[in-house]
Amino acid sequence: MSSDTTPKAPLTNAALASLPKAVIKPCYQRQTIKTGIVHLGPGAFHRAHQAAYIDSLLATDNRWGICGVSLRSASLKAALGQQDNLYTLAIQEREPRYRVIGAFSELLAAPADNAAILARMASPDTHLVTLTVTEKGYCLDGSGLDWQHPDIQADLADIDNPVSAIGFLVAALKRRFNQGTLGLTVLSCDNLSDNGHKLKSAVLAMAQYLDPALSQWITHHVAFPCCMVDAITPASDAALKADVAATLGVGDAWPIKREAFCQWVIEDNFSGPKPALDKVGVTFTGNVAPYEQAKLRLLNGTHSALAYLGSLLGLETVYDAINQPALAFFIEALVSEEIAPSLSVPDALDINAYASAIIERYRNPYIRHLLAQIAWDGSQKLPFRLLATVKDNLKQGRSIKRLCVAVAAWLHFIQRQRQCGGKVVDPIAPSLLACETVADFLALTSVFGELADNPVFIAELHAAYQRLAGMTLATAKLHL
Ligand code: CS2
Repeated sequence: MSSDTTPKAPLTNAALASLPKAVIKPCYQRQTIKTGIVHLGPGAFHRAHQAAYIDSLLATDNRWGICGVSLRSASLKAALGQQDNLYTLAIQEREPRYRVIGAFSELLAAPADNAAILARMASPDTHLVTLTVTEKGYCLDGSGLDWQHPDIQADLADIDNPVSAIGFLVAALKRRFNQGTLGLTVLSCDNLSDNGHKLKSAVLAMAQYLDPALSQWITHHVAFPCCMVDAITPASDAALKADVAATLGVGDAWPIKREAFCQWVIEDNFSGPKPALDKVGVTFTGNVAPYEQAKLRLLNGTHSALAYLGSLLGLETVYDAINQPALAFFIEALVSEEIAPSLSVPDALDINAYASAIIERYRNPYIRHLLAQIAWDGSQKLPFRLLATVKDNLKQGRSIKRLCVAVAAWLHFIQRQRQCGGKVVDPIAPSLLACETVADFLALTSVFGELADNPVFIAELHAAYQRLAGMTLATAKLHL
């Protein structure tokens, strides 16, 4: 890494020609790109994953430029605005690779750009709206749209000036309905099981409340495919910025990093033109559910388990955690004894190989993925990642012991944060921090639902909670 701190000229279209040869650059005329996709939530994951696939697609089809829409902050628009919306993707492996992504044809930010955002979403050239707004961005409660959510209430009162992602979709679809613009695909790219169906129900619920005719129209003209996304993408940091500046010789205000592995499986259910993403490594399939279930439970489930157990042990990264023999042993047993048996595996997927490959990805020494980042939003993540598996195992009479250890680690993590005045990043943080006992946690119905009444789960969770008390690195093997 360079110690040269001289400010560099920014990464721009004009600078592309003079970048080092090894840097991969857009191999298409950026000026000729049309905007065919609106993406809500252009955070690190989107920029490392979907935008990279689209960047490859643009080489042969210029209809699919992305209009990135930040719903909560104008900082991305400001940062990339200085650099023609270009940014660097650093692939962190033994031989790092650097790629400049040119897929953003436009960046907008709510609320200042609301009129332009809705116009873009309603444009006949826009065929695909995609989302990475995280679990909480869907404003769901256990049974569907959370009508009490302040953003949803604001949208119901004034849908033409929306706040939530669901509100933006309904407002844009209302315009398409009124102007007779047909065919749109709305693709959720977040780690929710059944993401397309959940998004569709939330959109239809709001539309139905506002105008049943709109909801009818959406049912017939808009597709909401499910999809599975996967690429480990740690948050950007100062070291990455310095590394990119030293390698490219230009300044990038917001580079992104990820591992080399990248996967996207999309349900083949589009309305209107469909980008030929299968030409650039995406899998289209009739049924995403088994892929999504395997990924959510095996990768995200073990990620969350490592995040809470590793944090309790004072570890910092996924790499540090998986290199502790006690944790590695625990994760392998969790996978083989309790998660893998719960999966309905697609024929094409060798589950043992898939699970081992995930653990190998955690062992990548070139990626610093902070456990604290994964620990965010546990109340939103655990129901999909661990508790759904608990429910299935209970139904089938399988063990839930290790799953309960992972859940109990979350409870200890919250309590430790409370005791040391640490931060809990979670939309229900105040309720979490108010919990003093396992029973208090179980009363959080948006997290535990009917599991709170299951005697086997209650007993196992209490036992796991007690077992984890006082665990240290030296004693971890005994506690786990
Ligand atoms: C992680 C995911 O932060 C988290 O909660 O589990 O972001 C994970 O890295 C991705 O889903 C991998 O595809």
